[in-house]
Amino acid sequence: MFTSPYAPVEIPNLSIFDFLFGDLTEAELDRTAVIDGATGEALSYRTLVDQITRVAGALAAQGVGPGTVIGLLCPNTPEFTAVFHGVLRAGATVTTINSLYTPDDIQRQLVDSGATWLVTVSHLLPGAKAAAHAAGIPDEHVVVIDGEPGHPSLADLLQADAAPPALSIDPATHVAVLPYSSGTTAAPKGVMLSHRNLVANVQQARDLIGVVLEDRVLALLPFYHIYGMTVLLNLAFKQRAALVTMAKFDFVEFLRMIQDHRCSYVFIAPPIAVAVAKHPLVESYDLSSVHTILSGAAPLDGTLAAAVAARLDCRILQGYGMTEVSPVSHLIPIDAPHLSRASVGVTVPNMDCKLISTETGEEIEVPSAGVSEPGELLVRGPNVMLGYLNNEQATRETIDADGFLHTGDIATVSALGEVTIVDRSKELIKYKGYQIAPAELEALLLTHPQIADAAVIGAADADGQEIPKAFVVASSAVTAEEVMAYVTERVAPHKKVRAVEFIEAIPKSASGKILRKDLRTLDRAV
Ligand code: AYL
Repeated sequence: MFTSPYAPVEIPNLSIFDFLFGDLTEAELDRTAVIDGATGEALSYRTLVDQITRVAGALAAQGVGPGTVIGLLCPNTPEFTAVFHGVLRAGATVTTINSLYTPDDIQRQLVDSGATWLVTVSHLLPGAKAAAHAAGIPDEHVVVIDGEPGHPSLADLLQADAAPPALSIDPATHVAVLPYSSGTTAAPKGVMLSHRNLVANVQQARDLIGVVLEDRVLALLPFYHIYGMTVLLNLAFKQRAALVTMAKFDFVEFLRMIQDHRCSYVFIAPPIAVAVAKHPLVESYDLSSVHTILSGAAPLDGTLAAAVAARLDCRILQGYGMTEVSPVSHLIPIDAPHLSRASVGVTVPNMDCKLISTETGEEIEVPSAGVSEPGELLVRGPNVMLGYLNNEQATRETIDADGFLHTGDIATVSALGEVTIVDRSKELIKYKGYQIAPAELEALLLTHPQIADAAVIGAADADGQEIPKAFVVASSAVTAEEVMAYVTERVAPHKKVRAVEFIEAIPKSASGKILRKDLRTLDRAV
């Protein structure tokens, strides 16, 4: 077993609202909490807390409280932050939904999570409404933040001045959020994260990430995903920093917002690092305000990291984790320039880890010098999820009897506790840091009349970034373009198949399991 080189941190037994906002000082209340990057409109901590409280009061007056699940389908805006924390303050559970989801995806998540309310914005309403109706949610429970006839709006909720009732929940067991993740097995599942999980991960990561009060944090990574939710939204608020929200990613807008809002701390996923290192327009903007960039959610190449740091003359850090871990378990911390940029750094405080052999399940020794053998990374700590919603079997397959969560990632550890992710044993594909379950694309491909069999794996594009690639057995003539178009029409944009290779037969084990390793070898051979 190995643990964090840092001393344990205290994890207050509080709801996430009380933890983040309960001890705001007068001076902090006047500071800027959120800036809408597009309009420049700013909310102070005082206004934010007032809005959160009003949203909670209005919802509570309508019977929303512990036990209610509310879907939140909204891009990054200041309103997202007020609604998200308003729902939590009311004691209800938020299931955050990817804004790019198709109506079918939205419906599936609403039904699976048991959501009885949905909060969205007018430009997403057509798809959202279809999904809500199919999930049995009436229009009175579909809040449209910016207003739409026949629906309550955020302004309506903010008008209420009934104070929400005091929250009497157990932070350790009360489910705060239900983000969706496929984990180490096929389909997306609701990840039950408690108030304590969310509080813990902010406490574990805040000193290591080093966002401070004076920082302006660019929030381009979506709040619906655990990276945006914990590392941007909650952590920045705890530090009393200012968040600059970006609703839709566009590289030029990204550069402009850093320049115009003098952003100092920028959180990214690796594909953005590629653009920062290579894009000619970077020279045309004043990015001198940036002191630190943190990349997470997918592997960051060490050379690429160095190129970004050199071009922007800033620090570059890396974080690793999983939705199921709230999410941060490993970090290259702000004060550790000696750690290799190719590693994911060290274990955060209050966590235990071990590596186990993928063949025997035996624990792998941490060496007294040098680097260990590779093995599956297991993690344990106060930020590990309560379990998957309504799926005890998947929970048992993921968290063992000793409380260790099996990540499905293959890692090595050095004598100094530096962890490097070297491979992934689970099926999951990551495109731009977003999850794709190959089984979902495989099932879809099999519905194509000219496809006899199919398998999807993660392959590398020209920049070394992961993309979903389909191996297809055609039953009659079909082109790669037709296969890709078929998928594109039916899935959210991040799930598109981006490469196709035709093959005689999909390699499978005797029990019919796709041999993804063989496909990866085949892929590397072309
Ligand atoms: P999910 N290097 C390699 N693989 C990674 C990394 C990384 N730095 N980070 C995440 N992954 C992969 O649930 C890995 O396979 O959470 C892991 O099991 O969408 C999977 O992605 C989990 O995907 C931060 C910022 C952690 C973000 C995150 C991770 C959120 C991604 C710490 O500081």
